[in-house]
Amino acid sequence: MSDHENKLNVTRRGLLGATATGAVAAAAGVGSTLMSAKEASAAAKVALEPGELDDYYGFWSSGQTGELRILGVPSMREFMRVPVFNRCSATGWGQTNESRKILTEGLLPETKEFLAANGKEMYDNGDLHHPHMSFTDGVYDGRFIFMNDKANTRVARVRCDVMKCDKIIEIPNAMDIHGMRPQKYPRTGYVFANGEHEAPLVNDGKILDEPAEYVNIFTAIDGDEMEVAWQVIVSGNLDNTDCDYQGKYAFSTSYNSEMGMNLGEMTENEMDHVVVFNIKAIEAAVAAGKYEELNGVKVVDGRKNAGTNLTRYIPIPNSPHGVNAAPDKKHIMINGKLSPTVSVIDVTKVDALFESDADPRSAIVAEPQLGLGPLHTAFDNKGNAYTTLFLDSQVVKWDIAKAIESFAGSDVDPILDKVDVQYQPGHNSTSMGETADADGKWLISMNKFSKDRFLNVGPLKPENEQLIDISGDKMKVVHDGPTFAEPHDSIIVRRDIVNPVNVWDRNDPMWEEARKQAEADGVDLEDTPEEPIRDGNKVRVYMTSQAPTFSMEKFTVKQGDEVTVYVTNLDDVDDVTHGFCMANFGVAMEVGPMATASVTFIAERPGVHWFYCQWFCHALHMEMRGRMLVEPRAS
Ligand code: K7E
Ligand code: CUA
Repeated sequence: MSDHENKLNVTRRGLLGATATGAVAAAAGVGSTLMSAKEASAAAKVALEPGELDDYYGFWSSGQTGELRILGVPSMREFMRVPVFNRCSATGWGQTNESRKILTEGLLPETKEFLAANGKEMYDNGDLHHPHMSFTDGVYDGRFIFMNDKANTRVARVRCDVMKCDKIIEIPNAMDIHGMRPQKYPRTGYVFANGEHEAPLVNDGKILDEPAEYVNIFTAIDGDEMEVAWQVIVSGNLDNTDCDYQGKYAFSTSYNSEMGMNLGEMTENEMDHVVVFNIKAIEAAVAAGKYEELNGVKVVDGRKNAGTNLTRYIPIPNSPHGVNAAPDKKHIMINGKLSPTVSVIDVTKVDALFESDADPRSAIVAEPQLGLGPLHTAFDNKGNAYTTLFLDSQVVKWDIAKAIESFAGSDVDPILDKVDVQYQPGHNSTSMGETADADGKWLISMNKFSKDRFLNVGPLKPENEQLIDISGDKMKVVHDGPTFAEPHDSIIVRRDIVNPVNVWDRNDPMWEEARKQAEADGVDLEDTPEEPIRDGNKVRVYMTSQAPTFSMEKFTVKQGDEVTVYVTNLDDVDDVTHGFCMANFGVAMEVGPMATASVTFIAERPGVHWFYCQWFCHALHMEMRGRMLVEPRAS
């Protein structure tokens, strides 16, 4: 069946039609104050009493906000924001010496030069789409969460023991990292990352408006070391990615197989493709020296005409987007976007594409027509898939086995249920659904538009993330959750897997540099001197904090000194975080229980300046302050 026929076969429900959708919902009794017993029980599961804990951690991206967010599921309460690619006023992320190191050490030399030319040390923005946890044996292991930055071609890692970012690397050669997934088996292992945008491989200006010379790059990062392991040059661009449960293949969609430079050119072909990466073959090619070294990275050629066995290209209808591996460990869903279909790849049929010259489409075992604008698919533990339909503003539940039977010619309808969501869903995720331990309890539909669902806050509206109970036969929307710009993706992790500490370990690597400097200065971070240490015009102020005082009531420096303040929080107490804010110096940071944090500034303002604790820690928190006396420069 041609793609054209597919489109005609699908009924188009009100495209971007809030009014139409609302009318349909009202007719169906949704939003009515009369609740069935089943609805009431679903709602009761969501409404936790004060003090009750959620069953799942939700890890949320934040798109152009650049941070990672932690929510509770099913309550949808937001617990925490973890700054990553952004700057943060509360925690001093981007300002403390510890965070500056993380934000700058992984930048390429030419990026550092470029930023310096713009008077900057680091990027201020990021576009974080895809947060995914590390795996062991196909299940989340609670070590790390990895995430991409589409805006500035980076990949970051958050430590789950303290919920802080500890590594950010810029990916050389590639342009604008979009799809990103950790290896599922045997462990992470690799983090796979797609460069989405086309550019010359050596992008130094020698080649400009010659699109025929542009390429795209697939990157495998060593998730333990946070270093690029290898890269593959591909044909077409790269959008989303996922990998199998065998540790053999990764799959990336390409919506611009045309290598077009504008919308018309990018959407020209009826068929695009998914690139299959043969991980073992790539590793063997790298080991055999069959690579080109570029910017310190081993790059192999996996283009269609390269004549290598590193990749295969499976034709997929019109501009595919999301890639999702099913918990049955066998099927990979390729979401059609402009095609109303999801193409199902059977991983056991992929070997033949590499070993013989089998037709690449022979790995496709189903291609159900689901509705308009399929973007992403999630899974339960009963063989069902849940696909977001962006244009239809729906989530469709379908039976994977029936879709396969139907593709083989039998007359079964794989579609089990459709539910309206408000409105235009992008990603969705189910509880544990991207692991072998999918449990079929909850589905989040991450909707790009909220329109009329909340009190109007002006032209810029929140998104709407809806919680859907999928434990029964029919999906039931049970909760609306507004969020600020612009979460794309989320994962829902059983709470027993995530076990953060309450108090920092004094030996944590986070303040390794502070420890070394203190040692060089003959200072104990936990038992600090009464006076600053002077070293030319560099002054190091070591102090401790213990509610409600800083160990130093005042210190004196000279105008123009470069002052570094180290604060070590000696409160070995759950939830007693202090802060250090130097008023009128633009200086502020969080100092967690038993942590050390430091910040450096030039004391260019003479006079009396108060520093204060900026984290409400004690009944006498307001009194937790001290003076910096800055002696004016002799004129
Ligand atoms: Cu569909 Cu960036 Cu994951 Cu957004 S991508 S929706
Ligand atoms: Cu210490 Cu507020």
